[in-house]
Amino acid sequence: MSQHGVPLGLLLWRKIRALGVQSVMGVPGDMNLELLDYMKSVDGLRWVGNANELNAAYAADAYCRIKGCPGVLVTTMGVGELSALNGIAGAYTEQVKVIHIVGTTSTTAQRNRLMIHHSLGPFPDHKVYEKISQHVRAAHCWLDNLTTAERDIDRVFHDCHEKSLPVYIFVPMDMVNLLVLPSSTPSFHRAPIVDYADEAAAVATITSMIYESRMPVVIVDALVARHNVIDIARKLVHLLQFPTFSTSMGKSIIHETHPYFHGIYNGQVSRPGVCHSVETESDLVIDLGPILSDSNTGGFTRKIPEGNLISIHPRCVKIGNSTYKHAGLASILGALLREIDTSKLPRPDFPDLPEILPAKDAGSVTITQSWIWRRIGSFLRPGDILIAESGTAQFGLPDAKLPENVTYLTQVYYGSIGYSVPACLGACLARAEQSREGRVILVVGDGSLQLTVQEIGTMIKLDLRNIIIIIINNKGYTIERAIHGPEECKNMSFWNHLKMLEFLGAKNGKTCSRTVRTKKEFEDVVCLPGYTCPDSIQVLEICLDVMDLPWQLEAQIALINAQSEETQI
Ligand SMILES: Cc1ncc(C[n+]2csc(CCOP(=O)(O)OP(=O)(O)O)c2C)c(N)n1
Ligand SMILES: *[C@@H]1O[C@H](CO)[C@@H](O)[C@H](O)[C@H]1NC(C)=O
Ligand SMILES: *[C@@H]1O[C@H](CO)[C@@H](O)[C@H](O)[C@H]1NC(C)=O
Ligand SMILES: *[C@@H]1O[C@H](CO)[C@@H](O)[C@H](O)[C@H]1NC(C)=O
Ligand SMILES: *[C@@H]1O[C@H](CO)[C@@H](O)[C@H](O)[C@H]1NC(C)=O
Repeated sequence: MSQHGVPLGLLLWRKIRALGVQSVMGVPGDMNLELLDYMKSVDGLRWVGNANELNAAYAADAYCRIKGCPGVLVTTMGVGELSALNGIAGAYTEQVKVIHIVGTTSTTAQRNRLMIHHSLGPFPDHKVYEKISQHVRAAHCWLDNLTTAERDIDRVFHDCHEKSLPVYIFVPMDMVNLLVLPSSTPSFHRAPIVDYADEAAAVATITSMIYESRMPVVIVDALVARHNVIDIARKLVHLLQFPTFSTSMGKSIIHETHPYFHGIYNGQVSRPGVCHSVETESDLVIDLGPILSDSNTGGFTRKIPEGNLISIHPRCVKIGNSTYKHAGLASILGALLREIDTSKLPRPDFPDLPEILPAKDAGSVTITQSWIWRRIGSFLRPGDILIAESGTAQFGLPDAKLPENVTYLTQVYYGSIGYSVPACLGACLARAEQSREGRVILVVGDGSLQLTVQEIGTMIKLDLRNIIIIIINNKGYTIERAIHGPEECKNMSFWNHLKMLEFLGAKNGKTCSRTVRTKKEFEDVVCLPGYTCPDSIQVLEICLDVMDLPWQLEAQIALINAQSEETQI
């Protein structure tokens, strides 16, 4: 075959595999079937086959968050492509590497504007859907030219990696079998834009500010994970030994068991003492990889004096009111790690923060919001993955104190409900490929579950066994009732969660599904062998009071209400 080249479809899969990808999400369709056939010829690449394209996009997103390499999904032009769009937008918002491959009509049909199924109206422009995704991708290409195809693939992969954002590859169905001669050298190279002078100046300023500081603190945020610098950030934080905080989105990047870890900093929606120590007592705040969205900043209530703040972004550094352009997160952290002189580091005498006061309902026999999140934290073990859905779970789980090596996944900024269920699938596949032990624990509200529940069928189909699905059943959208009044969204949920696994095909679904209402019932379940070393998917429905809220959600709503009253005056 090499004499005459390699089919374009096969070349694409070989290159995908070379990125470290082993599972490919998506839904088949006549415009991508031949492309999918070529996947079988690449060792170590498997087709997942999701229930729908939205789920495929969420699963690819979470796959990337766990493995670090891009998540990949394949869809069909229009119908499948557009269903995936919401998931791709989430990946774009939260800076996740996803490669979306779309099988399209043939180049001839496109040229002649034929009314092929999935096209839009009479005399259709077949490339119209491509324009729709331009706001949610860093790059795209059409594989409609054999001369440039390989270079286009490499360019798009490069941008996906460099910018840590989604990209699109459109593959017309008549191109898939055509032969290309793969180049023996990399067909595309673009050096990252780095300004070494600015970078060196930033590092010099940062080190001297650190040496001169009295009470420095570090905040670790989500872009550290998205831009694949978790290891180096951990090393730096360990070297510095300064008091360290996570944001809700950056949770689990820094091990929470270290004595220098002091919890979540979320503006005024932090536990007592945190805000004061970061904003008032500290004279230097080093903020790594920030995402300053509302729910990651306590509804924009962070107030760090500008002169005290060093923000290290993926491609620039901001110190006070100056910006150092084209200085990257990875190289800045690396340079700091090399150049810090530990003998000059301040040893801040950081006060112990007060413990959270026992909640008013601490003595409750039934399970409450004030109890469940920390209890889930202590149920976890090193190596587990914890996935939180938007809703009360996402507000409450920051309270969970995670053991070392637990990875926490949640979509805070984009916040599309339903994300967590397919994310659980993607995370589970990625973790298996890393040959690492551990359970995958999904915490999802009964309302959010309704959006993407079918993907549990894919977990069953693939015989994944180390998954524990915790359903927070408070009879619908409690978070919306908290915002808009208790009469909102009533009577929306009459699902029988205990029959879910069975319906979706699990042979032992009946014996692996339980419901609990009291703390005692919860304790009796989580010590069962099915929970300590699961050998099949478990479902645990936890019934909570309809209007019970985590304190963080109450606090954020109170702040937002106060702000809107102020603006109305
Ligand atoms: C795709 C999408 N649709 C609607 C919303 C608005 N929304 C945010 S949270 C939520 C309700 C979540 O309810 P549930 O999963 O039951 O969690 P609870 O707050 O009850 O714990 C809704 C509808 C959203 N964020 N995303
Ligand atoms: C393919 O790309 C090459 C290089 O840019 C160009 O010269 C050629 O005309 C293109 N072929 C087609 C069919 O568009
Ligand atoms: C920038 O910060 C410095 C030092 O904090 C201050 O003296 C200066 O006035 C600031 N400049 C602007 C434009 O805000
Ligand atoms: C965490 O993971 C690291 C790297 O795999 C390992 O060396 C360490 O022992 C783990 N810690 C725990 C508590 O399992
Ligand atoms: C909600 O359900 C309850 C119990 O089934 C019923 O009594 C009530 O009338 C319903 N309310 C609405 C608004 O449908």
